[in-house]
Amino acid sequence: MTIDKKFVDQFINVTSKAALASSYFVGKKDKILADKAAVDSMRTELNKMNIQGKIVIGEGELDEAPMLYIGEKLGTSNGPEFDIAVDPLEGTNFAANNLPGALSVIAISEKNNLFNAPETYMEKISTNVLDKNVIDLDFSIKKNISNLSDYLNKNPENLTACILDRPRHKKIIDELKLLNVNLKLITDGDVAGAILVTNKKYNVDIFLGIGGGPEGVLAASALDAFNCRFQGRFLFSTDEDKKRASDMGIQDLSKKYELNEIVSGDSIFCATGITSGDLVNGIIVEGNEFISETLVTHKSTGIKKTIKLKQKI
Ligand code: VTB
Repeated sequence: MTIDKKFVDQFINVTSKAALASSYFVGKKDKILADKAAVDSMRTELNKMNIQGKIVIGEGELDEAPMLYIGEKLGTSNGPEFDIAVDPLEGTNFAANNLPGALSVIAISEKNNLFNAPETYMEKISTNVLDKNVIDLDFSIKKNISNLSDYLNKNPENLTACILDRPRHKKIIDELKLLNVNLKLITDGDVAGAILVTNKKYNVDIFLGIGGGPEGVLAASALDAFNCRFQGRFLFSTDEDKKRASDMGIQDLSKKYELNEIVSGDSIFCATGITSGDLVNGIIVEGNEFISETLVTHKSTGIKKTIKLKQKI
């Protein structure tokens, strides 16, 4: 079974509308309002679709989030059963402060094919190299870089690594500097960060480091369509995190997940720009019309492109 291509445009519409809704709050220094606008819009648009959707990654558990909570059923109930992962506003700081890179993101798979990721951190790696012997979360930074350098036939000083700029990454960053690898330090937004390995134009050879687990699943679905490598390992720090994970059915808490264990079968991924960033441009409002740019992938049809749309508001 595959996901009918007709849904591609419908999901582009969902993230475009959510991006527009959030765009009115760009630069207003209010992360919560910017997020809420995207959440409300995304939920309204998903509910109009002829699907039986279930949120597997959303705004949190039912007790924390009234909308787009994990387990929420969306759609008119007429149509195929989908797992849906959403990040209506990825990069709340970017939107609140009018900085580049705020996105509205969704990933869809057929039922039971998208990993139900807990709200914890995840150690991640992505590259454009599929060979599993080259890069691994368990290899040292030195080994990963030397393997990648050999494989791509590029000296480390011609390699670029993308990583969230956080104190927790000091050791990795120091090692990368010692190895003469160029750094692309991002202040937020590691869904986009992980996807930058998909195309030479972004000039990123490897993405690594610790970010949100849900963001890892979203990035993996796009990376799958681009035939890129992704590995992730959840990090559970508190007992509560560990209990929640085992309640969710995760037995081995230190398991390293390969991409196809996170997303399998057919999938659609859409990321629409709210503010302009590396991947896509942000929303432009012109009178009663708006222009949106969406990076869209559909695994089974091989669609992977940026769609620019001009629509009535
Ligand atoms: C991560 C990352 C996200 O927020 O969740 C980050 O995956 C929060 O990390 O892309 P810290 O706890 O270190 O601040 C984002 O950057 C944006 O939602």
